[in-house]
Amino acid sequence: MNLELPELPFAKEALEPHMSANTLNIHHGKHHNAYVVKGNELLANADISADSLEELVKETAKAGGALFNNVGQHYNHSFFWNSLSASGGGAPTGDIAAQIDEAFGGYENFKAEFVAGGMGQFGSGWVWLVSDGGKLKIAKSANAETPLTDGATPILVCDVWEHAYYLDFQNRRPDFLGSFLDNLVNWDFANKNLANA
Ligand code: MN3
Repeated sequence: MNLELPELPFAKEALEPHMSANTLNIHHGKHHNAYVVKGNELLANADISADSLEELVKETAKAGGALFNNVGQHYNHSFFWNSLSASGGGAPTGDIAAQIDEAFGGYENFKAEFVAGGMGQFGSGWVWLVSDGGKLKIAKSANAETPLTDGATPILVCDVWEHAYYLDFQNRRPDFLGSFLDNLVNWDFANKNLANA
């Protein structure tokens, strides 16, 4: 199985001013692309077969190391691009809205927990909304790790590596996380993942 850099599901300028084309050029074109190139180099010499990217993530996680780091980062970034939308942000709609109310006691509580999760991830990593045992939860992961390998179903993710926000927000990670929820989060993608959870 070969990794392939996906096209962004929006124009590079479409998320401005919340996420700049410059950030996307570097984040997608350089960082994500580097994980794809390195991952394919390592996969060429690995004896691993998988029918889907999700299965490949789980298989490479067993051995860990550079192969998992590159495959995991490819999965996480691909999921992140789909978690963004030019017409996104704000309170959720559809089934996810009811489940967020049930799990967190309202959208404002969810928002506070999601931002706190992203702030609580020391160093590089990710903050997720996952479905685990039929219930929505906030999860965080370090480096290339993903809740997929813990048996949870990812619903949404925000990248909290500094390369995700430094050009637009410098050191202000909480502002980036707030802006992700207020302006960019793709609830249609969340509802689609929830339906398959
Ligand atoms: Mn990143």
